[in-house]
Formats: sequence, structure tokens, C-alpha cells
Amino acid sequence: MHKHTAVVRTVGAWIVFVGVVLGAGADAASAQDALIIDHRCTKVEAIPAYWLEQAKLLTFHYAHTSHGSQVNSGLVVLEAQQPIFSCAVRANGSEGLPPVEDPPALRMYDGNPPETYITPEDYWSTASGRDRTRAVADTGHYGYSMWSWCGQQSSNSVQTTQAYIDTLVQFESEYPGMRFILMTGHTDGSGVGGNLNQRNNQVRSFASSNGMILFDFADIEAHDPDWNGYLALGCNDNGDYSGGNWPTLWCAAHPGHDLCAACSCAHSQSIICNLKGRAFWWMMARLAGWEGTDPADYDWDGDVDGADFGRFADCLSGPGAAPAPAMANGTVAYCREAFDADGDGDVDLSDFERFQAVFSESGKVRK
Ligand SMILES: [Ca+2]
Ligand SMILES: [Ca+2]
Ligand SMILES: [Ca+2]
Ligand SMILES: [Ca+2]
Repeated sequence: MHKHTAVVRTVGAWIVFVGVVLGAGADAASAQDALIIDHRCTKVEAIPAYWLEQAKLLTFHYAHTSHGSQVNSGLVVLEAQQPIFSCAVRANGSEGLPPVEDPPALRMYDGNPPETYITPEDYWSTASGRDRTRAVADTGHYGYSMWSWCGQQSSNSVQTTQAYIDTLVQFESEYPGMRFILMTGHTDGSGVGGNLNQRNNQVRSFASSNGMILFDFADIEAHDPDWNGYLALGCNDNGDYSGGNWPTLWCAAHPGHDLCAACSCAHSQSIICNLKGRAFWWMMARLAGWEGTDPADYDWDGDVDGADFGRFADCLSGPGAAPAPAMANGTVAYCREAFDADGDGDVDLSDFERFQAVFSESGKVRK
């Protein structure tokens, strides 16, 4: 009992801390926290089985052209590898979820009547497209709706991207029982400074400050499973960058890895679809109520183990000093997010007390 109370207090302190860091509460307009699903959200072993089951109670409407099908391709591979990730998708020109399964599966309707190949005009950018989306929402069958870009975001203007955002905000206000999920457009080799990334940043920034849900398609494909980033190296949707093709290189270095299992992955390499399918499950578990990994789980694999301790040691700065970035793609902000438990800007021995309290066996997922 005593231990339980201490845990509750610690969690409470973290909620306050995270709130301060993210600036939540400063913006009275956002009633809820943003949920950003990016390259860190792919280690599905971190998701407790309970939250996978809760996710299967949710219902999903998805609309897309070919790039968006990458998520579905990854979902199929993951279910074949691990049956707990059971998913039922009904792709059809008429609205309707697949039947309830026993044992349950996460159910998705894929399309926006009367078609399944859904361009911007068919979902959000024209009055008739918006009405088609509303017709699906009006059925009351869905908790969530998401639409995926093809290549359009590469050449979008600020105004067009804002129109996309505004339309989803409008849908959320019309359907308070549903959430409409933003996406970024796939990478195109134009790097950090390219129009694509600037427009994607526009979506990211809006989502973060307005309590929206974002499935960050571009960010997921711009990182390998070790979180090395390739955007600055000019990566595109196939994983090609200035030094080669990262999916090919990573899978050659990890022969037989589950993430490299072959699938038909439109415009891309299997691992990119596999990562996106996993990130989708992570999103659904979060939407079902899972609070995500412990802050001290630096590598987001579900445990707080020796690997995370190594990062704590790298971030350790001493009282009053700013922490150093702990890994290749780490940042001062991320050291603080993970380890500055008392929120005073440093990572020191006071913070280590909290780290020690949540330290667990390797591979032991927090319930
Ligand atoms: Ca970990
Ligand atoms: Ca301190
Ligand atoms: Ca501290
Ligand atoms: Ca671990």
C-alpha cells in the first residue's frame, strides 16, 4: 500500500513536470494534450497486452491512396508474426466495418464511399469530398478517422496545408465523439529545408499546440529502428539517402529481423511498412488509454534497464548544469524529458533516486 502511494505521487509529479516542459496549461484553448506518433513509437513490445486488447475495442476509418496503404501492409505482417496484433480491415466502396471477431480484432473500414482510392478532393479539399467524409462519420460507427497524403504535401503552399488542418479541426468540432487524425506527407529527398519538411513542420507545430493527434508518417520513414535520422541526409520515401538506402543497409546488418520481413510495400521497402504498422498499434493503444512508456525508458522499448541507465549516465550533468545529449540523435531537451525527474533543468543524483525507483529487469514491460 505504502509503495503504491509512493508510485502514485511520483506519477503525479511527472504529470506536472511534463506539463511544464510541454507548456501544457499555458494554452487554455487546448482542452487535451496532443498525441504525436513518430519514429519512437514502433517498439510494440513496450505495449502491455491489456492495452492492445483495449485498442481492439476502438473502430477506425482510414482513407488513402497508395502511400497510405503502407500502414495496412505493415499491419498484416505484424499480425502474422504475433497474433495478439489481430486486425480486421474492410476495404470497400460502401461504408461498413468488418464483423466483430472472436477473439477480438482491431476493426478498420478502408475507403470513403463510393471509392477506396481517396485523393484530397475525395476527403477534405472539396465540399463534395467533405460531405463524403461526413457521411461516414454520420453513421456513428467510428471513433477515429484518418486520411493519408500521397505526394501532394511536397508542393503544397502554407495556405493549402492550413486548409487541410482547418478542415480536420472543423470535423472535430462537428463530431465531438470522434477524433480526426493529422498526417505528415512522405519524404521526397528535399531534406530539412525543403518545402515538404516545412509544410510537415507546419502540421507538427499545429498538432502540438492544439491538442491534435498526429501520425507523423514522414518522421517514421526518416529514421531507422535505432533512431538514426536520415532527413538531413536527403532521404526519400524509399529510404534512399546520400549514403545509400537505409532499409537495405539496416536489414543487411540485422539478418532475419522481424522488422525486415517481406511485404508488398507501395513505393518503399518492407521495413518502412513494418515500422508504420507498428506505430499504428502504438497510436491505438495510446488512444485506448495507455499512458506510454515510463519517462525514464529512454529508448521507448518498455523497460527501464541497463541500456537506459547507460543513457542516464551520458545525460548526467551534475547539480545546476545542463545535460549533454546522450545519443547520436539525442538532445538536451530529450535528456531532460527522460531523466530530469524533479524538473530543475539538470540531471543529477536527485534525479537518480527516481530512476532507481523505476529500474526494472530488461524486457519487463510496465503494466
Ligand atoms: Ca528501455
Ligand atoms: Ca538538481
Ligand atoms: Ca534535475
Ligand atoms: Ca531494454
